[in-house]
Amino acid sequence: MVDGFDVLREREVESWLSVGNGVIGTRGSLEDDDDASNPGTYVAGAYVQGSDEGSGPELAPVPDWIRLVPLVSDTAVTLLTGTVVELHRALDLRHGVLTRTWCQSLDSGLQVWFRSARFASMADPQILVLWAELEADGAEAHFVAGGEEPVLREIPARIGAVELATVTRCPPGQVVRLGAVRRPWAGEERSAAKVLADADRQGVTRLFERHRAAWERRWGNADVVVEGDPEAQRALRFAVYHLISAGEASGTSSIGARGLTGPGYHGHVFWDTEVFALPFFFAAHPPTARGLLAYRHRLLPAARAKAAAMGYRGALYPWESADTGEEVTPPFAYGPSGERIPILTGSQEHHIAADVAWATWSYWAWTGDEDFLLTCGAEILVETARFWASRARRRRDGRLHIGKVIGPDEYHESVDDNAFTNLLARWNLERAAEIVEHLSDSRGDGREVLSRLACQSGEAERWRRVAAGLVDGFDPASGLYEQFAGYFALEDLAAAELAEPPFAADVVLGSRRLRRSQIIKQADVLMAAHMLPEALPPEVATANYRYYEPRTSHGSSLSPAIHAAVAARVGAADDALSYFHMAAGIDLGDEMGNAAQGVHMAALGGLWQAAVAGFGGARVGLDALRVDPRLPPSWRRLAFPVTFRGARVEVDVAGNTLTLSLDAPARVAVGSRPPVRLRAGRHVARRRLGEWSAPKEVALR
Ligand code: IFM
Repeated sequence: MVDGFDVLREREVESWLSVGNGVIGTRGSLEDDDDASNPGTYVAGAYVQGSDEGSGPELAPVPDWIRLVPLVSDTAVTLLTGTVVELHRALDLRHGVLTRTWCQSLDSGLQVWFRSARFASMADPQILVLWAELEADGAEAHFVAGGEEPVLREIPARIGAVELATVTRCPPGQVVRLGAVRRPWAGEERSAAKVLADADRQGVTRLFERHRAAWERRWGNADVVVEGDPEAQRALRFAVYHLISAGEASGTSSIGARGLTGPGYHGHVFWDTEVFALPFFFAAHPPTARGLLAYRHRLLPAARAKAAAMGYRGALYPWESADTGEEVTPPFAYGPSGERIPILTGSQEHHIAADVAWATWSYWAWTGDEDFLLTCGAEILVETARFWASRARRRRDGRLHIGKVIGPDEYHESVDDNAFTNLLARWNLERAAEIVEHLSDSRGDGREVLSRLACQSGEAERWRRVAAGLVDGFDPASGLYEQFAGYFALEDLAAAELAEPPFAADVVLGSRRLRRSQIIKQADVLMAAHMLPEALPPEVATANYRYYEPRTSHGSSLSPAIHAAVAARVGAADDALSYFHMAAGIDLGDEMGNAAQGVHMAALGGLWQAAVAGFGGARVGLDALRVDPRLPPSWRRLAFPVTFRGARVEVDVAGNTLTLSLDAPARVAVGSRPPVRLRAGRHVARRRLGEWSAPKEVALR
């Protein structure tokens, strides 16, 4: 609920209050105009060429379909005419509806009441609905809101025009506006006019009922319950709401860094989607996860072209991606004195190839979706492995190295052997080798895939040799990974002595000194600890957490949630909770000062992961779902559902009791115990002296 109107915060409020369904999103701006506002509606996958020098594609501006002018006795009423008596906006997270109640007292003494509600249908993602009513005691009140005839528009986008059809009906004192969008490239066959006519026939009540039921189904497999920390509860529901609102399953678009809630990063897609947001969809809505990975599969030709243009084999995904899969990272940005600063992430942040592979493999592990593996997944894993095999070069020390990259810590550019990149590359090569072996062991289909991918005999073996030969900067004596070659020799500074994290260290320290220091922007080695827990066992994760955490400024919104998850795993409970709250504040407290540009999808996905994988300890391997909860002492209870290989598993931790409720059998490992096959039903494990007992089936009451 947002009360009142604060000019200085309005734009971030509009980001929070966005409604969306993965296909279309509309910011929570007021329907009547206001200068403090930055309204926006965005359609997934619809990019136009930006007009600024050096700019690439950006999400197309869609006509502002929510605009209404309330008139009382033919005079427009705004927040500035008279006095605001009451103004509330409430976002119903459970049903994806934004409502507004506004009472304005005019100078004439008249009181005007305005109420509105809007949603982007979750049941039929091509449909938009806005309803409003206006009342004024003893005076004529109506809206200027357009006519009864449908208005059809074509919004040009680079890969085809989006159709937008709207119609406005004006029963006395009210207005009902329906919108329909169509993206021909996404296989949306019926014209926007037909979709609109169908919506009009259904009427608002029926549209709302279907929308509401669709949202309830989505929450049924996604809600995370926290008892003992109302702020964390609110932040998690906010995160789940925006994650559900952002993803679509058509395979033609992906989630931009700010979803469909604002213009930040022009709607470009980063690793934010695969590494931060996708784990939520693996567990809560596998069809959306599959669609988001199908987007990467569809864009493999462009990823191959990028690798080839740089002299490598296989596929290198663009650091920033839009509609065609070409690299769309801007080549430069303007500095404070108007100077051009080159942006090197597009040519050097190569870990994106392994990030996409990681998400592809993880989806397969969560779902067991063999059809996806055969049609898309194997190709992504093989082509990214081929990239790494050609990217690694042997040096005089006889080892293989990956030179001149940017790791997740973007403060240090053109570094050699970034530990995160090399660990992920190794992991990518090994998993691809396993997949090739898995497919050659399988019958007909798997072998056909290998022949389509022109997998040579011995190729998988070669990947394993490259993986084994790659340096990773690990020092067995200290248990530390050096973030990149030469990092430990840089000036050693503690982040907290420079400013209170989170802060932009390039601003505080200046980029020259920053480059020569050990201050880092975001989880880097710790990112590997989070993504590859088996590669960095607890004692190694602990040593690296102790080293890198004090050197991190959290200048990226991606950092705090990962620190929360890693801190939970290494038993740093206080840190875990305070990082969780720092992550929660990125949008709701505007910690980074840029929530006006849209909510931070990666931070929201990271928050879900911190709760589910960090505190809940729920992770998936090929052998089982693993659950090893570590709740912060103030959390009395944490409960969440995950969908694992077709079974819905409700994980419920309260104190020293863990209850697992399954609707179908599944292999589950609790704590450090080996996996067991649990039958459908309820199973309880108890923790004694830090160890979980084997889960015991209990009768349903
Ligand atoms: O992908 C991130 C990156 O890791 C840090 N800078 C912002 C990008 C988009 O969120």
